[in-house]
Amino acid sequence: MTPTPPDKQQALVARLTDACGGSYSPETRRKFFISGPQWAAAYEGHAIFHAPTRPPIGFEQVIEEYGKLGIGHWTTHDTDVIPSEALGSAAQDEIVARIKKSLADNGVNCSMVTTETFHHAVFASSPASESPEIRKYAKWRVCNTVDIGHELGAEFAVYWPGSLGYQVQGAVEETDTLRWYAESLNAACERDIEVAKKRGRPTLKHCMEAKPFEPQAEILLPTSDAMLGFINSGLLTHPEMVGLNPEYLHELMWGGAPRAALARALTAGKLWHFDINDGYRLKHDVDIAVGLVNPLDWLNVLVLLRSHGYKGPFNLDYKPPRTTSNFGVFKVSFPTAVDRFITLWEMAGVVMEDSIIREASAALRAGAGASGNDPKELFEANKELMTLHELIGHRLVQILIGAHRGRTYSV
Ligand code: GLT
Ligand code: MN
Ligand code: MN
Repeated sequence: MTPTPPDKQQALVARLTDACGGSYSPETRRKFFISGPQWAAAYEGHAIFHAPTRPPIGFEQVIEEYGKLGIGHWTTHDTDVIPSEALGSAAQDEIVARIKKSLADNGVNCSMVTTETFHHAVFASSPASESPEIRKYAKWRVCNTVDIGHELGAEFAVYWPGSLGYQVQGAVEETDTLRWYAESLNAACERDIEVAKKRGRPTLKHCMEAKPFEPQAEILLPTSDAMLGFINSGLLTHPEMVGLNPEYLHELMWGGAPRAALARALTAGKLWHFDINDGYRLKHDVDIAVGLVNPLDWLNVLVLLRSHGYKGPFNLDYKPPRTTSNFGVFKVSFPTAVDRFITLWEMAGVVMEDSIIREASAALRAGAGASGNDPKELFEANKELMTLHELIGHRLVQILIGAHRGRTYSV
């Protein structure tokens, strides 16, 4: 192939993307409760060892592009859009008014707000620092986000506790830290009750998000399960207002099975919000777009969620790769992520209707009709039925790769 000069590269990317075909219309995409984070689209490709590869973009552009793509919901941290120094000031009101206009102009709604209590130096020792004035500031920040959320019409607030943990052992007293962290959630819930009442709106759903490491070596609430324990610990004044925002990759990072973590959240009635992405087990928070690493597992996750009536929010919390340009972020990265998600969602429907899987599952559940308490006899009675486990696995892969529709074999 001949070299492609810079002025021809976007056209090539666009032509090959369109040639992939099969993209859904913005109207179809809007039927799903899919949200696009401000921070995902505006991510410049930087990290500890990485310089940015993309220039900054603001909320006007992100919201406009989401609107065009059919991503109908937008999510943000307070400081993604409001500089720390401007929080709580008239400048905040002015920015929030501009956000409202952008959302209205592009037919996008703000579904979730979250407080950045991890990036700024003030949170080096977490929002539950020993220092009472830092904790007071953290409480003020989460309450301010509740105000912003109500003003923007959000339904959800998310909390990722960042540095709630330690690098150096013994410096942090875990029970105090957890109690102090609970105090900031309690402050947010109490503020929410007050503001919701004043505005005649429902209170927000406050959702905790766990990540097992990064930025700290030891994290006090490393998993969704730890957070379920925390919600029920007695430290929260309004546990009924607090649920979970599991992230697919964050469960893989500790070696867990995301589907099992989601099942535990569902059983507890706390699966309220879900950050969707992909990545590798026991590695960093690489935030790869949904379905690029573990499509079979994703198919199974969506079968679970569909069977339990969970319909979203699905928050696209991934990072377009450093190799993707700002043009590529909206031409390739977001539309392909959304469309893979919708395809997997549709495939989950196919799995649920598949006559082979249905019959096999029903047969497994009906058992062999044996009786008695002799384990050998019970095993013998069910032995041939249990082969269906592997057949179900095979059928799922067939559906994933389209082979269930039949294929031509060359020999
Ligand atoms: C941070 C984290 C994400 C969370 C964000 C919500 S912050 O980027 O890695 O997974 O969802 O605050
Ligand atoms: Mn996340
Ligand atoms: Mn992540």
